[in-house]
Amino acid sequence: MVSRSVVLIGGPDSGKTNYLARLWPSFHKKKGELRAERMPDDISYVDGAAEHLMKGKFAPRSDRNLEVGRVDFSIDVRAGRGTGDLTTLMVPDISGELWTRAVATSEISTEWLSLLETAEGAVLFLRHGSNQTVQPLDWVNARSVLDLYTAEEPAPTTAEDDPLPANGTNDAAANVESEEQSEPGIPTQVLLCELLRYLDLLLANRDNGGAPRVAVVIAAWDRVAVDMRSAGPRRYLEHEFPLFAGRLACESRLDIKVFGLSIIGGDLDDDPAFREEFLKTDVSDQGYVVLQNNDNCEKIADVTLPIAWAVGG
Ligand SMILES: Nc1nc2c(ncn2[C@@H]2O[C@H](COP(=O)(O)OP(=O)(O)OP(=O)(O)O)[C@@H](O)[C@H]2O)c(=O)[nH]1
Ligand SMILES: [Mg+2]
Repeated sequence: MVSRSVVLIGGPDSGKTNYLARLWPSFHKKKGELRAERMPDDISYVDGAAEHLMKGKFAPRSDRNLEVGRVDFSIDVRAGRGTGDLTTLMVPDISGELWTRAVATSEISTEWLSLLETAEGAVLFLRHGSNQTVQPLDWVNARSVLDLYTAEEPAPTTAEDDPLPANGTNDAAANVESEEQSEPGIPTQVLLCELLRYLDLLLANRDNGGAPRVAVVIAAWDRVAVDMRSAGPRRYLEHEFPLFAGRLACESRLDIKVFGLSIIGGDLDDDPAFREEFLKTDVSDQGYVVLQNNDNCEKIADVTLPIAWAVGG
């Protein structure tokens, strides 16, 4: 195995599988900054996911059964359009549930520990519009909503059973749903901060002695509202994930870059017109990343860039 590696991690439903699926056509056609050294022997997992995309559907979420759903995946790559050092891209947990569990219990297997300790960089996924995003309790709004109940009428039984919404949307049904869906109920921002803490603590310095690089990827960027899209990925994080944005801002060791990512440039689920157009084109020509350098946003038609940057030249 190659000695240099970067890891790709993220919580459940954060867009990891569909991203890997989208990388495939780029690798095959040798397009983009990042090139695959050679295709791995067992690619049935990624092939299956890529097939969904070719048919105009997003690949489904990975198996959520913790015992049998664990699939590690790795591929050797080079940045610099194939001229950089050989590096292994490791995806140690295809289903993001195990990262949630590791954070909830503060226990990481020794196998994962050594994986992180030998990696020189990481790609960390989160996704816009995921129904798996768990919001922390919004005390200010929760209090004023409860005050309304006590002033006008008795609170409904669901609110009595669970008087404080655990989700800042003030929607009791949504709270129950999100708590059921994400087993330990860790707010997504806390999960992200904890994952970053692990990366900070464990990642190795780069070969040249430089700080490890972490590409933070905001998936489904095409679904972000237009004005927020033009504000850029950093501003998006400050608005939607302020705790995590604050944590990124005060990180002193890691070299961090934030990317907006749209794997095919639009939405296959809710936009039939886009889907129709998409099916007429070559998937390897679709998709983009958005980079924010200070106040400028740059849109680049190369979805391999987050990994290429994390791998380095
Ligand atoms: N519009 C849009 N939706 C996306 C994009 N990437 C991912 N999605 C949506 O995100 C959902 C989840 O993506 P997955 O790739 O399954 O996420 P995952 O991180 O592998 O999830 P787990 O397997 O549960 O860990 C998909 O079903 C799509 O609906 C994108 O670029 N654009
Ligand atoms: Mg998956």
